Amino acid sequence: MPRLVTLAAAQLGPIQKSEGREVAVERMLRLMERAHRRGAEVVVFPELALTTFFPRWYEEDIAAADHWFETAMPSNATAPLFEAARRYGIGFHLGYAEKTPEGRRFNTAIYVHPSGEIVLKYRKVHLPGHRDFDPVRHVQHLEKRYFEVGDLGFPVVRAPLGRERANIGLMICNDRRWPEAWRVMGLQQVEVVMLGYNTPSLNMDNKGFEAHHLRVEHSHLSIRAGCYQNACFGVATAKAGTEDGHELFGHSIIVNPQGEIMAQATSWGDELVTADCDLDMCRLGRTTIFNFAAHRRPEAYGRITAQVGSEPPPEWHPSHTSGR
Ligand code: CDT
Repeated sequence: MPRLVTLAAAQLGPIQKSEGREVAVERMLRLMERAHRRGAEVVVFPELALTTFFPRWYEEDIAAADHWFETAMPSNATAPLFEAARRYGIGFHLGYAEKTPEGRRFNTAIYVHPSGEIVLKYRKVHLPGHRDFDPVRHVQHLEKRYFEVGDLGFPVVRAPLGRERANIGLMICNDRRWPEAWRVMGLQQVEVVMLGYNTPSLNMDNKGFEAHHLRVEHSHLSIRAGCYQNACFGVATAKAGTEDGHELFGHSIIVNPQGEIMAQATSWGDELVTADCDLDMCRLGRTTIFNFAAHRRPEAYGRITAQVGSEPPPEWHPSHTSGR
């Protein structure tokens, strides 16, 4: 008997700086209704789904950015999403900026059960960008200014997913480029990774040439490799289109444990793509080529956790000179 779940990536088009949460939530409700009509059981929304990608805007005083953050979940503005989950019997993933009662700020994602209960929370670990205003950059990327590094690790939980139970894990945007994030979840037998992203179409670092067409390729490459090497499904949902004059590349995908793209968004606006996923597909990789218990060699991987930056290797020199 296949363990079938219909998963949906609910891509959002741009959200402008001037638009309030109600605008985004209204659009998300329409996507949830569409998901329900199409028989989807889980909907994955993007990273920081309620607002524009505000880390592109510099604030001297960090507290001046607090209006982008949620201090409660659900909040008044997001409660309709939780109600829609109950109404349609759909679980959903949401990315948002979190400010805790202690005043800590995180880039956060949650998975919500159709009952409206939060099943799993994750706080982004790999924060890209920089902390201070960078005059060299065309556009700022201030995640290191506005967020602390996530303090929850990469948790995986076994919970209801559609009519099945599944091992569910969350990561956020830049995390998808780091094999360590995938492997920590693979080691917890993750079956479905949900992730949202906001990725500019252009490299704003201004430190060298990067061909535009490779930007999407690198995103897909990372997600496909992560799914294949850890024998899991991935639902990767983008914010897309031109937000406050800055283009985000979209191309949301659903990937199977063979690393194949099952569904892909093709527009730069609000778009729902779905895939019927047999969770038992995770078994093949997990019991053969990526049977971790049989084949992993942690004694050879010490550097992975002992070291942060790379180090140059030792120099090799010939032991005998030719006399020339
Ligand atoms: N939001 C986020 O993490 N974005 C980064 C942009 C980096 S530019 C290559 C990402 O990894 O997509």
